[in-house]
Amino acid sequence: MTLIEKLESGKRLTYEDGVSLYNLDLITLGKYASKIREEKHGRKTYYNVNRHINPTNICKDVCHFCAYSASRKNPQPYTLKHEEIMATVEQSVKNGIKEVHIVSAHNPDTGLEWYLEIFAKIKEKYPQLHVKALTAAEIHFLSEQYNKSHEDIINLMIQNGVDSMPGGGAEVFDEEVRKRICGGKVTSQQWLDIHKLWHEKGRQSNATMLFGHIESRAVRVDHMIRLRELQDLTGGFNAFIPLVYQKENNYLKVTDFPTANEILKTFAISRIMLDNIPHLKAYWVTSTIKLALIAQEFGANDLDGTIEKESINSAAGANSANGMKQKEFLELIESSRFIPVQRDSLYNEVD
Ligand code: V47
Repeated sequence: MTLIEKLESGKRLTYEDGVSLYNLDLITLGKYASKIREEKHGRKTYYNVNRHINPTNICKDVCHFCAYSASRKNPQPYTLKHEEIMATVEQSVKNGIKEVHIVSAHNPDTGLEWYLEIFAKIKEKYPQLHVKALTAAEIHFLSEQYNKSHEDIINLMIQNGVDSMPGGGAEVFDEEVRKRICGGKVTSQQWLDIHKLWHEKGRQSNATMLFGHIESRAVRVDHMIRLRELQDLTGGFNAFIPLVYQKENNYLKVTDFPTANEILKTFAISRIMLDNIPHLKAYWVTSTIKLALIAQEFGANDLDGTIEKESINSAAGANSANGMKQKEFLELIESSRFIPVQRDSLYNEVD
């Protein structure tokens, strides 16, 4: 069977097929990715009204792509007090958020309680608010720092009111590239095992892939295949989020930004390869909003959220520090001839 015959029949593609997809032209890839998107979601594009909070930028790990960590090019270390975080959440709840997304650097000085008790405080005051928090990288850091198993940390997250896990910290799974961009933090297998454990508790999470730096196309496809294999076992991933690498203020020394063609091909190939992950998110922060809107024609059915404040990617050059207004989201999605649908964190539609 040729690659096109496999695409026509909807047959699951192998790793080799996935790498060969990059040799097809963008419009052909868009046709097949759009077909899958239409079957799964029609013309609907999801977004949510959320707030990102990054409580500390002090990090014991060294990731070469990161411009956010205070121990490197960002000279302003901070650690928020719980009262400060609660004041932010209170204001954002007044603004109508449905989700708070809390991710930190790996700060060895705060104590485990500082990381966990804030979730319980938020849940107690706002039981209806969805708490998406702690990447697998943070879970691994906390388990090592406080001599606990991954499962111990996961149980503590659940006890303290975390509802779902974000997809950060995955970067790329290929061990050689990983060693060069973020050696020393959670390994690929540990990242996958932590999400597996979380799914086995009946919980859901997302998965990211950081691309457009020193990795090859084959490395991206390998990343997708490892996620697809885990998803076959657990079914716990809601969304796949290809994050476009931002090149400012870090130590990776990549001068080229991936072309729009390469970014859109990667979205389309993700949609085709990850047949078992329901949603493909074009995170407007790293793709730019213009390309995220075009990505709707290449398989993406979710643009993430309003965010309000963004620190990690804007530190590396993304134009996202102040988030996006809901009205703007609606108008942009509508004007690109898709149907905007507000969702909650687990993809239930919100009136
Ligand atoms: O894990 C860091 C990435 C991630 C850079 O789960 C960079 O719904 C690009 O994971 N260029 C954090 N990316 C963001 C994240 C996320 C965002 C939105 C939604 C969800 C979700 C997850 O940002 C990090 C890292 O992979 N990152 N530095 C950079 N220079």
